[in-house]
Amino acid sequence: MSSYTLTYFPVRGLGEAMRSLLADQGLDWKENEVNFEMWTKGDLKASCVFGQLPKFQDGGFTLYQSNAILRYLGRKHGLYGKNDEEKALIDMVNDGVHDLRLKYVKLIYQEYDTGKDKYIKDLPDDLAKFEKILLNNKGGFVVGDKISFADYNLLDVLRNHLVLAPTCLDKLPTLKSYVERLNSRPKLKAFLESDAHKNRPINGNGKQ
Ligand code: 6SG
Repeated sequence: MSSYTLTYFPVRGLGEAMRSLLADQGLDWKENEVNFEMWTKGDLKASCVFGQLPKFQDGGFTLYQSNAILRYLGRKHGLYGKNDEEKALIDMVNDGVHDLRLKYVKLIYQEYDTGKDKYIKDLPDDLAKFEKILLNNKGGFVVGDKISFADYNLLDVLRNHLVLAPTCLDKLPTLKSYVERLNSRPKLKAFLESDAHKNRPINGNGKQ
């Protein structure tokens, strides 16, 4: 019996990086799916610390904020570097991933029709930052030589961008092979090929 429960909307959104981490690490978790009706009519929202999801439970311990959840899992499962410097660098990269995610979410939910062309035009520059991070680290991951929670977060954001702009990594070979390498980790691959993942829309408004 798993002690982990993820409460979230039926979308990949802010849930898929933590789901990928859990699946790749061979950890079980329970999905508690909340649809729009339950969210708007029930009392769950009022019970959430910031009135938002995802919510993550580890037995009797409850946590909110997607990045805090990723860090918690990183600490618990050895996915947070090997010393204080690596931890700080992992935090730095994860914050950079989060900034790109926020930019992406703004496009998807607020300006998809008017902003998509400019977004795709700016994308090579945005993604080149991560290409450089990988080039500067010989370990094959964003920091050190072991996967961290920031890798799962980066992979998720990159996979979303490959749906938005399928050729966006064609001129970034290091990033492209990084995505292919992570995608083919056996447990992660099984998760990414599962109906649970494939049938879950990326975003809540049908845009991708
Ligand atoms: C939305 O913004 O899914 N949480 C979202 N929205 C509902 O009432 N800083 C934190 C963090 O954890 C940000 C939390 C985040 O990192 S994520 C939330 O709680 C609220 O504010 C994006 C997402 N969108 C899907 C969605 C939620 C409500 C309307 C669209 C899916 C469709 C209908 C219900 C569920 Fe739907």
